[in-house]
Amino acid sequence: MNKNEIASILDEIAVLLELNGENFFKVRAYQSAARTLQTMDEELGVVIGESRLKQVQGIGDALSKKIEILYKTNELKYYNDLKKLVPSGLVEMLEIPSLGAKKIKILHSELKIDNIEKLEKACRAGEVKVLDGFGEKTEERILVGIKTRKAYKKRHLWWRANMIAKPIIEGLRSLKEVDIADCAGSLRRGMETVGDLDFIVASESPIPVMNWFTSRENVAEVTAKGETKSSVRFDTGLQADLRVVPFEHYYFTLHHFTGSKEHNIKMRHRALKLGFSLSEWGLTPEKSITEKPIKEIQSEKDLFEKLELNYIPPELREGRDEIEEAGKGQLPHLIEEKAIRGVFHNHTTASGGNNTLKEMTFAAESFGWEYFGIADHSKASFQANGLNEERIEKQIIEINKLNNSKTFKIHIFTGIECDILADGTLDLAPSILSQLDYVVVSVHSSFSLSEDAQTKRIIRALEEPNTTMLGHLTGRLLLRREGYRINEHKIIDAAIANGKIIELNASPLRLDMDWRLWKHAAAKGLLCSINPDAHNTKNLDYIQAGVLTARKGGLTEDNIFNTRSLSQVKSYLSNK
Ligand code: DGT
Ligand code: CA
Ligand code: CA
Ligand code: ZN
Repeated sequence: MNKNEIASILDEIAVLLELNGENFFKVRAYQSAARTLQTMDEELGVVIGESRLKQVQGIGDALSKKIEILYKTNELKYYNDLKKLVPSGLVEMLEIPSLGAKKIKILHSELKIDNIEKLEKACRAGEVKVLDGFGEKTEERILVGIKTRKAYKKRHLWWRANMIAKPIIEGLRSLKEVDIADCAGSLRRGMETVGDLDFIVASESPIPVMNWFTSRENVAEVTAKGETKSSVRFDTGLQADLRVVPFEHYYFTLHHFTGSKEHNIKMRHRALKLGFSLSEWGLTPEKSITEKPIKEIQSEKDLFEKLELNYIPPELREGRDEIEEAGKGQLPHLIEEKAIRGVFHNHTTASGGNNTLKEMTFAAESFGWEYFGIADHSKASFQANGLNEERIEKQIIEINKLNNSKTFKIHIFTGIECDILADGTLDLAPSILSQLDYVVVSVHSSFSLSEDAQTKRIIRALEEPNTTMLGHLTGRLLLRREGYRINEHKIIDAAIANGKIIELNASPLRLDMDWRLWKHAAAKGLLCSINPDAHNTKNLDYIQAGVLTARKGGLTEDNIFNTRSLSQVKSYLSNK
């Protein structure tokens, strides 16, 4: 790490210390060390090399050690531990201009506010202005700050963006002026996060369509309004463009704004090679002026056909190798949600979930699945009240009873999400794991191991005979937390070599393992399980995001474990 990077970590430590109620002098020591680093003329490496860092004015013994560690290893246990200690919502509150650590601490201790949502509620209820040192003006400024922050928050989870987009598409389609409407852009391509929404409409009378769009209840601001394009910002900060075009342009425009940019560039090249110019308006012959432009097409499929390509589903349009494959008729036949016959990795009230085993199973049955796997946490995940041996045995008995009594039509599999301990051994002994139908192994601790150690740790867990599949490969939380450092390729190879499955965790916050890795991994023989990681009955819907991400990864039904029938799964699990 260089001087500035280290300085910004020291500043962050100061903030965390302050939020954690540490004394003023300690906080200031970190701040002044950060300033010293930033203004230091000498090379940090030289100063460290000559062991002179602790002599620098403003950097003492303890701090110089921490700086050296950061310089050499790029990480610091003290910092990582501190981050875990302070609720992330408090740190997020610092992004509101009128709030510093001191005020946030008061809000936390007086009103138990630990995230921005609670803060907004408290301000609206007038609970903040009465606190010492706050007042009416401050409360107002906080509310404005929250609003602006929402507006400029850059990206949004696909799931949330889709929740906003869906009723708009339906609404647009129901307008009598609208011939046809869809959402384009990254949402349609099924990207894990979305920058903004792009709606495309075919209509001969754009004005009422624009009026409808800009007057939705959740529109916070109309940033542009015209006959061909309008833009709005919703109250969550998500922005959206709506483009209205005549029908003859519609599929060209839809294709163009679906993108991606890389896909579009390659498509334009292909068009040129075939003697056409492709744009958002249509396809025009390049050479002969006597030929009429091709305008009227009835679908995107027609557009691809004009370029001698098979239809490319939006999820694949990333400019990777989809155009070459479509030209050779070699596109994969992507998995569809109806091919899913059950799910593994679901939690119950036994370990941090909100619904009981029976409630979860009842909900799973309504999906029409043949089987349903329960995988509560294991004992090392004590924050989640993970199961010990005794509770696992009880749960097995409970599930066997439900299966035997045919309380449900769906078959319940007994599983566990077993913690991978820091050394790569499993949290539970083989004697108990072998009593379960399957075992998901996951990392929930020691996130800051080196890439090499973390990789070895996970591979060791994959080599355990009782392991069935690996949960959330990187542990990333989209837009919130980077994953732990690992060598994905080595882990994929180890999973294949040991005959283990890797899950595609379908939680919209995870979508882990990343779609970019699947195609190659599956070609090498990796089997995928799409797992909702449901903590309540509603979360089972996440299977939709999981299937979309699997499609984006180019996966087919054959690549997915949970498209297999109950009897196939039973025999797979009993042969392991
Ligand atoms: P986002 O909104 O950041 O999640 O990503 P997109 O893909 O939705 O990007 P956006 O909204 O900027 O534009 C939508 C599509 O429009 C994009 O995927 C491809 C097309 N497009 C936008 N700008 C360009 C460009 O400069 N060149 C080309 N070829 N296509 C573009
Ligand atoms: Ca977009
Ligand atoms: Ca856009
Ligand atoms: Zn987990």
